[in-house]
Amino acid sequence: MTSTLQNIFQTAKIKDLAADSVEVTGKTGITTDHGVPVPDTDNWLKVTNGRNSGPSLLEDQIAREKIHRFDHERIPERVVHARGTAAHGYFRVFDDRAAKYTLANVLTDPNRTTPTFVRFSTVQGSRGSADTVRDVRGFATKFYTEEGNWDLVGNNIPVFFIQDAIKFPDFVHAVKPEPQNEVPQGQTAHNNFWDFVGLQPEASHMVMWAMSDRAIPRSYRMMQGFGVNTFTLVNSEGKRFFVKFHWIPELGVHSFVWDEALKIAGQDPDFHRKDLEEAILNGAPPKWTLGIQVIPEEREHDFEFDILDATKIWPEELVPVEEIGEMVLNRPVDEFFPETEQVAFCTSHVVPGIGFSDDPLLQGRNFSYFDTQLSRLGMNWEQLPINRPVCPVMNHNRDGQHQMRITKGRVNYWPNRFEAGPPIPQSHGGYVDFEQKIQGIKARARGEKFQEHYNQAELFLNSLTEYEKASCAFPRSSHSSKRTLFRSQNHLINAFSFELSHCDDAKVYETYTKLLCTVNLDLAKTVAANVGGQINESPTRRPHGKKSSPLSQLYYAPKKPTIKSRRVAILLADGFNGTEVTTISAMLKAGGAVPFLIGPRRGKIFPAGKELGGDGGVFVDHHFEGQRSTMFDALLIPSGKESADMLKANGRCVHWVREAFGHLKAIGAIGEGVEVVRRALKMDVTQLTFASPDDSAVTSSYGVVTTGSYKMTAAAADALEIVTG
Ligand code: HDD
Repeated sequence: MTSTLQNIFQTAKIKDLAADSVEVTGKTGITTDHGVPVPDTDNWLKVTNGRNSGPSLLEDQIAREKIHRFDHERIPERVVHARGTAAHGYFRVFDDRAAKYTLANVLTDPNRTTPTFVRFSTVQGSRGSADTVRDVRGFATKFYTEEGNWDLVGNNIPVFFIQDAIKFPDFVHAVKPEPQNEVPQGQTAHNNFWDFVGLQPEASHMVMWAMSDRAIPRSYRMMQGFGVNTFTLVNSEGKRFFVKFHWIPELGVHSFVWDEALKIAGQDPDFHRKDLEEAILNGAPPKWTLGIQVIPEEREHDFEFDILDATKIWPEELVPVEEIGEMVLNRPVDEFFPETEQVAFCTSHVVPGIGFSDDPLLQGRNFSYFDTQLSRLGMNWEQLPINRPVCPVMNHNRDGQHQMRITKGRVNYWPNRFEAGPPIPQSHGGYVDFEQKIQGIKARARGEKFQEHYNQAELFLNSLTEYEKASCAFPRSSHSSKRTLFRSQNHLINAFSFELSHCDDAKVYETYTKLLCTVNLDLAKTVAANVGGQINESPTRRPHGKKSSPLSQLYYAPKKPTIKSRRVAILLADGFNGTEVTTISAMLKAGGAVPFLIGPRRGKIFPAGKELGGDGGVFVDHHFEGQRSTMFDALLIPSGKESADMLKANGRCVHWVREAFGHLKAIGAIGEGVEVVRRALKMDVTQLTFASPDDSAVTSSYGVVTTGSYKMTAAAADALEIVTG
């Protein structure tokens, strides 16, 4: 374990897991599973005459055990959300402000630290699929509270594709690889998905989100989380409220552009997995604020949408988000399988003070999750270390496969003559079942307001900013006068066009482009023209033209801009400016960023003034061919004539600069390094620049910062001091 992890705050759950953790060291010899020391793991017991190896013997219990264990290593992968990664952390509320809504201590007691375990995931692909595909991301949180586990099983998109859980198997069959050939992997770009959503208009709102930048997040650390369904809270006076849960990332909400996401899927399919671990180990543990939207019971019917419909958001202008606490993820898992793979969530797992609503999607989920854990992990899955609560568990449930607990005593039922294991009344912390009055007719139907499917799809579209709509070759700054240099395209249109163009059945893309007319005629026209679809000539619904700014991810730009955890590539070759690179690397580290030196070879590279092959070189992290610009957030080219000349002449480096520029990465260049950028972009960089107030450096609206020479400022000196100690 690294020293960073040894020093971090240990939650009750981490201490609980310690009982089941073993460390493998040089002193720990191998034994069989029944504990007998193993003398040889490389040779199966054989009949041999010394010259030939003869037949292997079935009696070799050591070899047999090794093979048996291996043969059964796999368990069924999750039927959805199979690909994921996880981390431990903790949650604290700011104060008791939520006590007016709930008696749940986890949401109201500021003196508590509740351990959490979060698993992030993609939905469509199998366990081995790539991280950066276009997909919804799962954001499932287990709170190990003192009153039992609470699982908040959410996504990074606040709505869902369907309204009623009975449609889930159809939806998942349609979205998953097609049955005849198991294609495609990690994508919704195929006939069956678009066929289904085209015939299922309730999906139209969620499809807009899935085609937006939200579905290609830069990092799990830079996305929102939503409980999606409507839950309820009950306070100590027995009053009930409807609630939606929100996670808001400290670092803001950021996405890739599609070209980056596609390339990274090949260059590093584990990008998001590594990103989470790297940030935690580098001392930048991700943090989210927990927000709640609350509607008192008596206001349930005050809205034009049904507040129990999971295909609808509650616009924040109508129901503001109240921030009540924060979660930090500060520890990667020690072993993937027992923690990340075996963790199991159930929406039905809530604690006193939190309850369900009649949201028909949630009601079905409450059945489904426990059920799926039975086939994935077996009846006693809640005894697995990662799943067991940190509070005492006692009841009269018994037996089942892999029962690990030995419960002493003579009774396993209630009531019993010993009065052993009694129910706990609500007055002593027992779960509070809210006494809800119900009246109605038993029918296979949904409420009236569940029939409207397009208003919020339009609301989402209207709320996107130009940036989100603009293509990757579009400038970042809104005040650029050079905007016409670039072709403006639309992210959303590009996404629809990519996906529908992968459908080869005309019926599918024609149905979908017709459906889009009801969301927005202009959008439909452009997509139809791109993919060969069809449109209805006049809008089939009168547009409302409304916007809601929190639907744009720019709304969640970090309160304080930060370079924390950002990956910065410094491209250099022999003859680079050594002081400059050392100082800037130190400054980046002091700001929490992660600098990487990329050079023409993996070994030592020598700064100007140092003898090649001598003592003065620096080790670079990667060779030019080993990484691509897509893996980094920013690029720096230091000064040094010899180094710059080499970079200019190297096709891979030129491509690096061009690609980083195309993806709107921040690019810095100093002295002779400026010439590398100029050559790569085939432009005079002054065309791309704005002078800074003191003329010491020039910064462009395109993210290019150039300066003639590097100055050792007081800030730089401080940073160097911090990092070099
Ligand atoms: Fe689900 C897994 C999120 C609707 C049935 N779901 C799963 C996971 C997440 C979600 C994040 C992965 C949990 C993990 O990391 O282990 N699911 C959602 C959200 C939904 C939703 C936000 C809509 C509001 N899900 C949904 C419905 C059903 C399911 C309507 C069934 C009726 N979901 C499952 C499942 C999974 C699952 C089949 C697969 C693995 C698992 O549960 O543990 O039971």
